[in-house]
Amino acid sequence: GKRAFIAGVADDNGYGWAIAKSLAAAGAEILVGTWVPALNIFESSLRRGKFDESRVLPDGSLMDITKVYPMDAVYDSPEDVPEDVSFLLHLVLEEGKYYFCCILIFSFFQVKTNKRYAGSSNWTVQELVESVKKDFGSIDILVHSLANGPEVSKPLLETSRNGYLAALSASRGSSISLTYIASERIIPGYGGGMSSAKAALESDTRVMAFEAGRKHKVRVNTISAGPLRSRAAKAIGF
Ligand code: ZID
Repeated sequence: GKRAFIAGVADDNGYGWAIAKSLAAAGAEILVGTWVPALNIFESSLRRGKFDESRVLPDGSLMDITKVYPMDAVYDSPEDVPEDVSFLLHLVLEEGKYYFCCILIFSFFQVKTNKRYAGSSNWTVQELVESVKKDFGSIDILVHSLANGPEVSKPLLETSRNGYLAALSASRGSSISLTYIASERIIPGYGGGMSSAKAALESDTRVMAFEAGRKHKVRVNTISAGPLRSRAAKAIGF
């Protein structure tokens, strides 16, 4: 059978979950990547059987998720995180020795107590790739079903640089991903740079299909999704 990694599953309402089910029904082994801040609640809900009803496959069996990996798609490697620490280092250089001790203690405290990320490790993209390689050797199918547009409800005209870059950083991808027609047509309400992120995703899909196709015989596609009332879509208010 094939082994599939689906990035962007944190509940049973989104495209990632539905795609995982279809692949499981077709006989694939399922691995998922879950955004670190959502990991605990997803894993405990899974354990407590909260998703059992929606795990039922057409043959009556339950979809089995072999492993849930914590991930954050906006960080490539540990050097990229956490940014507040490099900001604090900058303060050290600016303000001199006096603050050095306080800042060291403070930054240690802050990293240790960042509740959303504490308790998980190896969740940057590069580390995740290494973990999957170590656990399973290889995968056959990669699904990118994640997006994060913090300012999606704001028109592009009013979107901040940070909001725009955040949307682009988390919402591009490869292999099989999900896009939206707002990349080429004006859809009022799809703001915050998400229309730009989807245009970049479609362009990257074409280039990646050419490059990865020639180099590794990997097919790269994106599917323009219809409306689904997922957690992400609720933020848009469609
Ligand atoms: P979802 O909330 O189930 O999935 C998004 C996932 O991304 C969540 O699990 C998040 O935890 C995760 N995530 C966010 N940031 C990060 C990060 N930094 N690292 C790792 N994970 C992260 O929502 P979904 O199923 O709607 O989204 C899946 C994909 O489908 C996304 O690429 C969407 O942009 C795309 N999509 C969804 C819809 C829709 O209706 N749900 C549409 C088009 C594309 C759409 O908006 N008419 C009106 C609207 C639409 C289509 C037609």
